Amino acid sequence: MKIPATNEVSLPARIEVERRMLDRFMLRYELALQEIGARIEILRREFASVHEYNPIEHVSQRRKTPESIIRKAHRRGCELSLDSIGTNIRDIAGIRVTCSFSSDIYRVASMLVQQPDLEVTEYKDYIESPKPSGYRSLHLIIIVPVYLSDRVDRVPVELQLRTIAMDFWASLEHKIHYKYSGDVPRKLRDELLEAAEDIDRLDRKMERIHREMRDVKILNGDAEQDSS
Ligand code: 0O2
Repeated sequence: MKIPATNEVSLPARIEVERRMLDRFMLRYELALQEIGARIEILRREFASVHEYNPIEHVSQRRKTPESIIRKAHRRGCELSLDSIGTNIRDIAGIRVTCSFSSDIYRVASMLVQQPDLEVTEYKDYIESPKPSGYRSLHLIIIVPVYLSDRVDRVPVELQLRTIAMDFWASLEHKIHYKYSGDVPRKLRDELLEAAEDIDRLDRKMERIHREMRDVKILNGDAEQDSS
């Protein structure tokens, strides 16, 4: 859409045009979230029905606010145009899937990655290699096709997958980070790192118990229902 030159239209009319352009820009991310959300829901329901087991505990999604997009664009030194933002900021749309066990994270990710019309452009495994803060999650940037009236728009969505325990840690750490405007005291940072390691141990223990239960089920002849 062409923006009329400043001398051709009044300021309110120009603001209105820009507002519509922003709405249209943001709409593609909302539609991409709807699309990927529907695919995750299909996987969740089908998996639960076939395997009598639900690997997905919770799904949430968010679009970055225009303020947060502008902050990130500034941080990245990215030009403040919709084209440049669309190219350089890949996590305007984000969907978070919380799973019961670490193995479920990789299972859900692989079920999505195998869908032929989804393209994975980034794969960051912060479970294998946690961030220095202790943060653990699997992050994927997935290009989602959005079928519009006259074209297919290919929209990036950041998919974050984590366990309930990782999510518990990340939400507390996020609050603390926000409260201290990023300048978290050393003692608290050390405690958070320690808690992240405790959580990792807990996740591994829960995974082991889960496997033992599965083995007991197989011994009891329930293997047909539960291949988890
Ligand atoms: P929000 O509110 O979740 O949207 P950058 O986004 O520039 O920091 P990059 O490389 O684009 O870096 O993305 P990265 O680091 O792979 O993932 C960024 C997102 O992961 C963050 O989004 C958080 O959601 C989450 N994340 C990453 N590191 C941490 C961490 O140490 N603690 C917590 N609690 N979350 C983390 P946003 O946009 O920062 O926030």
